[in-house]
This record gives sequence, C-alpha cells and structure tokens, in this order.
Amino acid sequence: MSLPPHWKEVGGEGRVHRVMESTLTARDRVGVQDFVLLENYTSEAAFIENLRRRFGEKLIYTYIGSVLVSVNPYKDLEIYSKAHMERYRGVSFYEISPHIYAVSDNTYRAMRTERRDQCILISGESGAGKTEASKKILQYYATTCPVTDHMSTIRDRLLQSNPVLEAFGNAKTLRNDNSSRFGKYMDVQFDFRGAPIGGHILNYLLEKSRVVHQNHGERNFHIFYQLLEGGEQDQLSKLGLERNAQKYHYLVKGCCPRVSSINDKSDWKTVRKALTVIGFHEEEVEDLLNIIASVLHLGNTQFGEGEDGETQITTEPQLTYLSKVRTSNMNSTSSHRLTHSLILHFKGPLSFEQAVAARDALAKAVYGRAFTWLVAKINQSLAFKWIVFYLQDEVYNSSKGSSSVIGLLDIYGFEVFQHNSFEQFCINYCNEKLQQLFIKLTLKSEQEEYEAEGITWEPVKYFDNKIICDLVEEKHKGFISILDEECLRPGEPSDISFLEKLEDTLGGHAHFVTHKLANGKTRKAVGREEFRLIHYAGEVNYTVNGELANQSVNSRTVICQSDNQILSQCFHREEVTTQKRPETAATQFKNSLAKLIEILMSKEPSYVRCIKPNDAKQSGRFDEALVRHQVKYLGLMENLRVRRAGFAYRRRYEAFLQRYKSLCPGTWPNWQGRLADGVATLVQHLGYKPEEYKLGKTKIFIRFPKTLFTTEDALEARRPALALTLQTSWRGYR
Ligand code: AD9
Ligand code: MG
Repeated sequence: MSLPPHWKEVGGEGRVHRVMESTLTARDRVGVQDFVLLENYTSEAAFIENLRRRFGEKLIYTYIGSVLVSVNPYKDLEIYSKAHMERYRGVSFYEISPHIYAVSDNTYRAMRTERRDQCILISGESGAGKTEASKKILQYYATTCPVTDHMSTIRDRLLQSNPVLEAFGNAKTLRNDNSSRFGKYMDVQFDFRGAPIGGHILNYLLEKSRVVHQNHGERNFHIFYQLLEGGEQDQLSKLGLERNAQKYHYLVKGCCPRVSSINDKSDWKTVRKALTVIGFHEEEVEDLLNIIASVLHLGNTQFGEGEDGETQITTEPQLTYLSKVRTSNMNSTSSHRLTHSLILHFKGPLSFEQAVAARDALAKAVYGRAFTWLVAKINQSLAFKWIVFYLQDEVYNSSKGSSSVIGLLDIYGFEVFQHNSFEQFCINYCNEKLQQLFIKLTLKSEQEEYEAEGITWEPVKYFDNKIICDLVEEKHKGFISILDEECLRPGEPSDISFLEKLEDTLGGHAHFVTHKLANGKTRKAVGREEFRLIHYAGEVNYTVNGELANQSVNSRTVICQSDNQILSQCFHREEVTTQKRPETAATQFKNSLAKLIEILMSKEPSYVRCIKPNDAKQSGRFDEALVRHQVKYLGLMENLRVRRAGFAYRRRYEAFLQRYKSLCPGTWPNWQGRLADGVATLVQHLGYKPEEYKLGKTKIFIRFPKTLFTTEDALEARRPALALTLQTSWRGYR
C-alpha cells in the first residue's frame, strides 16, 4: 500500500514504522553534520551510514571536528555561487552547515587574526575531488578577499596557473577524466590587509612514464591533444605536425584520442589565454610548443638496421624536424643541436630495444624538465615584488614583511593496484608522512586547547606510524638507504640482489614481509620479485622489477646544447660532464618530502578528506564497499577516535548561551553576568551531570553527543512557543 506523501517508512530488521515526515528529526534523515556527534563513534558502519544519508540528501560535506570530509557529487550542485560565498564569509565554523567555503573562510580568518601561516591539506584517492576542492578554495579567496587594481593581476595569475598546469600535468585516466599526474603544493601570499599578493608552487613526482605509454582507455597529457585540436593550421605546419592525434605513436597507445567530457579545442584557447595572463612571452610559448612537438616527433622516430649492422634512425622527417627544434632565431650553426644530441645518444652498438628505450627516456626527460621549467616560470610571475608596490603605493612598503601565507596541498592519496611499482611506493610513503604529521598535529592542537582552557588532558592511545616512516627513510638501514647503496655498487645492480639486501636488513621488521617465511617455507601472497609493506592504511605488495632502472637520472640522455632556451635552461652541461653520481630518484623524493613536511609543520593545518562515491563517475551512486575502503585508507576512524577521546563537543560560551538561553528562565531573554556563570546556570537548570561536561576558560566541553541531542530536542520542542513569544513581543514593540 502506498503511503501519503508526507509519510515515510523508517526502521529495519523487519520492523517498519510509519511516521509523519515532519516528525522525523533532521538527524534521522540527514545524519549528523559532525561525526563526533555519532552515538556509536567507533562503528565504521555507523560512520558510513551517516555519510550515505547525507550524500542521499546532496549534503556532500561533513565534519570530523574541524576536518572536512567531502564526497564527490559528480554533478554541479548549486552551492558554489557568490551568494554562497557571502553566506560563509566571517561566519564561525560551527554556526553554519559544513562547506569547503567554511574551511576556506576559517583558515583565512585564523591567518588574519592570529597572524599565523596556514595550510589546507587535501587528500583522497584519484577522482575523489581534491583538485576541484583546491580550485574552490582559490575561487573563494579570489572572490571574497580585498583587491586593488595592481593586485588583480596577481589574483588573475593565481587563477590562470590552474588551466596551464592542468594542461601539462593532467590527463584522462580510467579513474578520472582530468587526473592530476603530479602532486602540488601552492602557497598563496596575502598582505597585511588580507589581499592576495603572490604565490609559489612546488610540484612533486610528475608521472613521466605517461609521455611514452598509456594504458588502454587512458590518454597522454592534455596539452598534446589541445595543441593538435586547437592550434592554428600554420602553427601546426611550422611545428611539422598534423592535426590528427592518431598519427602520433605516443598518443595512440590508450586508443582514446577523444573524451566526451573534454573539449580540447576550447581548452586550448583557455590555455593560450592563460599563458598570456601569466606573462609568458611569445617566444617562450613558441619554445614550449616546440618541445611538445619534439616529443611527438621523437615518438614517431623509428629504428632499423644500417649497412654496418648497427641500429639507425630510419625516419628522415622526424630527424629533419628535430634538427630544427628551435625555430625562432634559428641559424645554421645551431640547427643540428637536438639531432646531434639524439644521434650522439644513439652512438654505439645499441640493440633495437635499447634504442627504443633510449628514445623514450629522452622524450620523458625532455617533457619532465619542460614541466619543471613551466612551474618555475609560473612562480616567477607569481612572485611578489615589493619594489613595484613601493613605487606605486607607499603603504605597501610600510607593511613589508607582514605578509602571511595559506598553503594548499593537493596530493595523491594512498594507492593500491594489482601491481604496485616505485611510483606507488613513493605515493604511499608520502601518505605515511602526511598521516604522521596529521596525528601529531591533531593531538598537539587537542592537547593545547585543553591546556589553554585549563582542562586536564587525558592521553589518547593511537597507532604511531613513525615505525613505518623509519623503515623507509632511516639512515643506513632504511629502505631508501639500501636502495642508494645498491645503485652505487660497482657493476650492474640487479633487482633480485636488491631484494636480498632488503631481506637481510629488514627481515623480521613488523611492517616488512617477503615471500620467505621464518620456518623456511614460502608465503604465497607475496611474489618472488615482491616485498610487502604493512602501511597504516593496509598491506601493499610492491614489485622490485625495474626498481633500480627507475633510479637512474638519465644524465647522459640530455640535450645540454640545445638552442631552445627552455631546454638549455633545463639541462645543464655539468650533468653530462660531472663524474659525481646523481642522487637516486628515491633520495630526491625523500628530500623533497622532508622539505614539504618542514613547510607544513611551520603552518597551522586544516584538512579536507575527499571521498569518491563510485568508480563509474556517476552522480547519486554510493558504493558502500568503495567508500569503506577509502574511510580506512584516509584513516578517518582513527581521526574520529582522537577527536572523540575527550569530549564530543565544545563551544564558546557566548555561542552556547545564545543558542540555548531560552531553555532556562534564569538566562532568558538576556544573561547579564559573566558568560561562564550564565552557562553554569543554564546547564544546572538542564540537569547536566558533572561527568557529562566541563567548563573551561572560554568554552563548555560536552563529553557525550546524547547530552547535546537532549538539549537540542528540548530547543526543538520549545520552538513553537518561542516563535509565539517573539511574535507577540515584536507586535508589541511595533
Ligand atoms: V586525481 O588524484 O587528480 O586523479 P582528484 O583531483 O581527487 O583526482 P578531481 O578534483 O579532478 O579529482 O575530481 C574529479 C571529477 O569529479 C571532476 O572533474 C568533477 O567532474 C567531479 N567533481 C569533483 N568534485 C566536485 C564537486 N565538488 N562538485 C561537482 C565534482 N563535481
Ligand atoms: Mg587532481
């Protein structure tokens, strides 16, 4: 039998209650907006159910204390308008429903009032919405922060850096049509008036392998397709390119030249415009496009056997083009540089496979370096130049040194595939470090708040993942040290000897496992070329196959003599001539990560944890198993446990009194005395037991959600009477 529209079936396990929709409390329908208010806060099922309910109501944001959990809606919700931004501007975090703008605003205000640098750490798996979140934060600042004319240039450049970096660093993958294939940390610098005045970007671990290979259903970096689709015909001719992406070896491997959600042609226009806004000169753009074209030509370079039996380049058009890689200011003496380095590189008896591998290594190196150059160039244009402002406005000079920073970290989440390589190892190691930072800082800020409020701190038990970080990075006996040592050893290092060395040094460690069992038997779940790390988020098998090859920095494949200014800035002559062995990729990554952690440690952090609701990129679909997996990998239950260890809820006295004063004759309509006394009067009247709450210096701390809910219900019940009172008094006033 169908129910009237205002009735709803609720319940479960065979029990069905029919209740009027209006009597369902908001909590039943939309869940709690802060997970700390969950009755059963240790239950993963309750956590996921809360997410699911809210997602069903298009409420994609929920807090864990001050951490924002966001579920990708996979459709444009009407919650990002200018009016929405205004609603969140200057409003306290808890007074309004959870939103990315609340985090943005809160962070901004903390920076302004406490004069402390801030950072927002956004994490989550591929397609969970990290980049969209970071763009929304940037939009919020661009729209709501004060700007003057000369600052609007910086603001525009900050915004325009996104399409450019996405063109060169993002690609269509199976999991995300616009997947960032690099990690990004961006500092936005504000002046003493709170206006954006500069920025700086750090990039991590660009997935260079994509330049030469893409899995089925995936694409190379967007820029290649954008140039071919959107570039002017004479521009393409100059670059020796045809419009058809199918013609290029490096663009056809994924069999996916077009993506329905992407318009390469219009994206090209956006990127070209953005490059101009950022301040790229025409010559620089030309050099950049030459590099893009050379990569495509490199990909089409074929090899065959020469008369003397040596491997030779057989594709003349590619050679011709590559020899002209710098078109502007080209002269006859410089025109052979790139060909020259290419041919130099292929000198010697190379097998066909070696020649192909060397060609691909060259293409990856060229693209990777060009990307680094691009970031450096954007940084130059975002760099704040005091002198300009001094000349234009003396006020700025007097504020010199008083700028503050908000950092945005959009970095890959924990990754586990069927085959996990060095790339996943780096990504997961990065996540271990961030998790450690997170736990440390969350506990620290909890403890500091308790101490500031004069409330006894009760130590919280938690899993400290330092043990795993040490396993990776400890001097002499950590994973990276062993890898370095193996790479430095004379002779050809082998993956298997590396694995043996790992076993010798790390065997017996609680978080390191190979196929060998202590009793001499074999563990089937770990392959012979694999090792397993037991991460805080779960177990991952990594293959060492190719591990050592990944470490070489390919210094001999460089084009240090190119006349293309970008290339010659990217590849230094010393790299070829130096005898010093370059750092391994693992050590480079470890060092850049250490620097990142140092940067983050110097700032006050806020967190956005992004969740992907389904693998089909569909709106309205909530796949519980997939979400459960992410809740685990994001460490959200651990997060909640730490946050709930003491008190579920805390609120400043004035906010608490303002909300509930109508429930006590002693505090209604206005409390005249000290705020703390008012709250004490109120909670006594409400019958709070001593073990249920504590009064700090400026805040009330409530231990259990139930206490708060009872108070909320009392408020709900009093609302009609209250409305009447207010109406009467208002009428009387009129
Ligand atoms: V990856 O690690 O770079 O592969 P992200 O960055 O986590 O990944 P991204 O922000 O690119 O994911 O989001 C993926 C897609 O989800 C976007 O292209 C949007 O189509 C969609 N998305 C994400 N967040 C939102 C949102 N708040 N509202 C609407 C969204 N759509
Ligand atoms: Mg992204």
